[in-house]
Amino acid sequence: MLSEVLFLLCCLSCVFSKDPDIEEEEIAAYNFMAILNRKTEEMLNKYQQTEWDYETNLTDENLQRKLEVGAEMAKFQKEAWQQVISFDWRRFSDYYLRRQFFLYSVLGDGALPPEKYKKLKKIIGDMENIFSTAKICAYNETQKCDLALNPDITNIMSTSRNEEELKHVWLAWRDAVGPKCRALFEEYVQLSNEAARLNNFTDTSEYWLNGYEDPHFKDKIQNIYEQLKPLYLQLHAYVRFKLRQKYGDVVSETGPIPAHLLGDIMAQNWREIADFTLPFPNVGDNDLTQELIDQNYTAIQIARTAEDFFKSLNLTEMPDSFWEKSIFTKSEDKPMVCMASSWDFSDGKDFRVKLCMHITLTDFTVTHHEMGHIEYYLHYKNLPVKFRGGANDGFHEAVGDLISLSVLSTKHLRQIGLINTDIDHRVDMNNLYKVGLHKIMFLPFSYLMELWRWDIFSGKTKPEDYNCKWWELREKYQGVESPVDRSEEDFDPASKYHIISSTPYLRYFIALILQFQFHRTLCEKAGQYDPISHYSHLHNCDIYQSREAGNALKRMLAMGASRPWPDALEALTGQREMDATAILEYFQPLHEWLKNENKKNGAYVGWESSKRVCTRTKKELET
Ligand code: X8Z
Ligand code: ZN
Repeated sequence: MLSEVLFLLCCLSCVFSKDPDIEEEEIAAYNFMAILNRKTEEMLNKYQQTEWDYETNLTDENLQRKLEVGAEMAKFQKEAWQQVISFDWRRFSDYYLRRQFFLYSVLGDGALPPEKYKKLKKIIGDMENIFSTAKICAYNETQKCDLALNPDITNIMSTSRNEEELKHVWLAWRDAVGPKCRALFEEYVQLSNEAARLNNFTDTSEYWLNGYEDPHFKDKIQNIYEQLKPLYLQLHAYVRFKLRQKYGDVVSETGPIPAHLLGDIMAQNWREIADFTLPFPNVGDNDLTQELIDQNYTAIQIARTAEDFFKSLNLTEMPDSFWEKSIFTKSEDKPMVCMASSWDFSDGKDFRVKLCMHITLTDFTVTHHEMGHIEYYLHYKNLPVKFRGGANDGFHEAVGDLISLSVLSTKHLRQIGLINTDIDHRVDMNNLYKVGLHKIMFLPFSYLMELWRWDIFSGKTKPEDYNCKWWELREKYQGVESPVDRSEEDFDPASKYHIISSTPYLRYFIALILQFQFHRTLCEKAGQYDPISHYSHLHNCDIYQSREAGNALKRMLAMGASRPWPDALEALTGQREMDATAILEYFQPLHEWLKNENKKNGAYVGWESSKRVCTRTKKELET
């Protein structure tokens, strides 16, 4: 609907342009844009097919094909860009036409000379291959050396409570990926910066931030981070206290927490250690993964459950081809990229997810996350191609997570039979604590991922300091430390997919804040939240079946990237700024509980410096 309106506006205002000097050019530009958009869709579709082929079957042949088509696409984009900037588009009267020109006017990596472009893409492809095919040996079983990140390593990190085993797996994964990626990564930084400079940015970090259309964006992010820090510190203190009870002196009373004990290979989501750290142990049915298994959920059923939620909000059902072409579980015979992703093939028809799903609560949540991306694609599929994106990339990441906030409320879990106990405030608190382990603990991680890269791209952090800088930030922001000393012969950031695949990460921080803002608005529309009395608390709200809430969300999704993101935020929430008050309000009961509990336990809040060292060479560690 919005797309038709946009086209019409575009058309009419071109024809009735007010400025006679520009009128003729604007009409020509309108026709030019229509043709360019069609060709762009075709080119993107062709390229995305080759990307899909490579990521679902990591062969040299598929990489070659992807690089070839990528080069063809870059050539096409460069030629189009040259034509785009030859128009005096800033003077056009039609807002949407101007905005399309504006979005086309930044060329991106295609600005590199063809050989360098290919090299950049090859380096990233090679790192993805190293990451996705890396295998490690099992603890104390030197013969069993076929453990992959998904599912083996992920499983061990979340379920093993053997400190030595966790340490072994944590280290082996980093040894398997880091050193092999280091030189490639250094070259990637050079080439990526070169591309950014050809686009008139100072470096890649400035290029990445450009999408937010706000020169003060970094400061605003820092400000939000500061507002949430007190809550993070309380949760961190509580967890460390519990970990000491479990693992003893491996965890110090006042230092950073060893990163291998937090249930996740990156220590970015601590939900998996909920079982032995719960505020109220043995109250309620807490193992939701076990519930899913006991109830014989399959991967497809999980996806259907997610779809059902979206449909209940009057959002769009998944097209048949989605079910036919998506990959839900890991292929047995082909090496593939297992990192979950969603795909828009730019033809208005073909939308897919690629998942290596296992029957766990994490993958249940990831499936909702990915389907949120598909909903966005479906709602803006008829807009001009440059408007087919989130209002900013954080909006795109927030949609599925927003749905999970309702899905994982005790109210909804009871409704779908994953919680079977009676209503009890302790069950609620346990549940809120688990959401906190997921969401609040992710906050500094998502921030430092980009703090690290910003300084690398700007040259502030030199290659000889890459790894030690990483650990400096991990300690400063997350209060975690490596379980062993590190050196610059290691390259631990490469153990994270988004680093080696060149995927910006600030989007997840933004999404974390936005999803609670969206949630608060939609809960109000669903009649489950009264902003004056705060009577029904945000964490108990479930927007399931609320068409009111769904229709409001639909309107925002259908705007795509057609306007700067504050307009989209305002359309939904009435606010034009990102704002931490919703997430703080959501967790307020947990925050209060933690402050009391930490006081009662005498738990130290904050952390002193780590005793771990990070040196240039491994040899220095021995001396
Ligand atoms: O990469 C993802 C999604 C795909 S866009 C599964 N996420 C980040 C991660 O796993 O590191 C979602 C949360 C953060
Ligand atoms: Zn995502």
